[in-house]
Amino acid sequence: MSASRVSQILFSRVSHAIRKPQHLITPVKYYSSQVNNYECIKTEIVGEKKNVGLITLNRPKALNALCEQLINDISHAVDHFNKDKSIGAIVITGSEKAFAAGADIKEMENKTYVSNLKHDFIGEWDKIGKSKKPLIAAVNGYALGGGNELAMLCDIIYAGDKARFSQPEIALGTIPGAGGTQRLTRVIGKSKAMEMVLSGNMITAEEAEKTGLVSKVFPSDKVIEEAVKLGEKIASHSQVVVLLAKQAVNSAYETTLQQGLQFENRLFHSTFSLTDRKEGMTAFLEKRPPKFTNE
Ligand code: DAK
Repeated sequence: MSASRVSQILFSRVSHAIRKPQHLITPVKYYSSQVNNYECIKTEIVGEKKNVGLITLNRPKALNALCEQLINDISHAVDHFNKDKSIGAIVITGSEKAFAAGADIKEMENKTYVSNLKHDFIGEWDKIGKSKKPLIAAVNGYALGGGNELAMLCDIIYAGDKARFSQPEIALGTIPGAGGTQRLTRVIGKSKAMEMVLSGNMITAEEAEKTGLVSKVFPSDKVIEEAVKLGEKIASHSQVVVLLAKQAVNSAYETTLQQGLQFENRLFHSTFSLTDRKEGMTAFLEKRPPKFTNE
């Protein structure tokens, strides 16, 4: 079932027209007759409280291959949702057949070393990974190459039971270029990462869950719904505390244990300057739900 269908049935969907700032508008690309104004993605705001941004990759004929326009669209939508105070989490999904089958090979074929250096090949990529708000990947079908790397840019990966993950770049005469040798190795360990990167073999959703690449597996028609539910749960907390928690977990990839523990400790102390920390504890003691104000 498509992302739109799921959200129509289960969530109070609003037509959410995301528009580029005037000076960035490319009229033909962004002012189509679609609900939103992107060429390669669809965006919606979903959830009972309309607090989750849903980005659906929409290049079905190319199995959501990550052309530059698609990456630019995702980057812009993530940025937009980051600026929208009502949004507490962002879900990125694809189609039933493909989350994304990798970078667009047609677009890459004639690139050269020099053109990559000069053009900063897929430069928007890093911006997506720097989202302050939590990103949840809801993966159905193929997550290959850059598709798996896009999922790994996200903070949490949920998968449908028929999802398949791989880093097949080796068969194209190249290597992963957006985290497939680094993030993957940190997550699933050297032997399994080597096996995937050197062979190009696909792993199943079940194997991905076993290795920790994916946190949960659901029947494929439930994965978006479950990802949105998780997004809603996250969005019900203080956005500023969620941001601190995300920074603390991410620091585990960048620091020694001692540095990480110190960073965590500083952030923990800093929560005591927040109205939301006081509200959370007071609400617990008064046996009522907290009312967070994100301050
Ligand atoms: N690029 C372009 N077109 C693709 C594509 C791709 N990655 N994957 C599929 N397509 C297109 C096919 O060409 C076909 O188009 P038409 O022939 O119909 O015009 C259409 O999608 C349907 O595909 P198939 O006919 O092949 O469908 P099948 O069901 O038979 O096979 C498949 C599905 C996913 C197993 C197969 O399409 C496949 O193996 N695709 C290629 C997967 C792959 O090798 N992906 C890795 C690409 S390299 C970086 C960021 C990212 C990257 C690098 C750097 N930086 C930020 C620096 C990433 C690199 C990569 O991902």
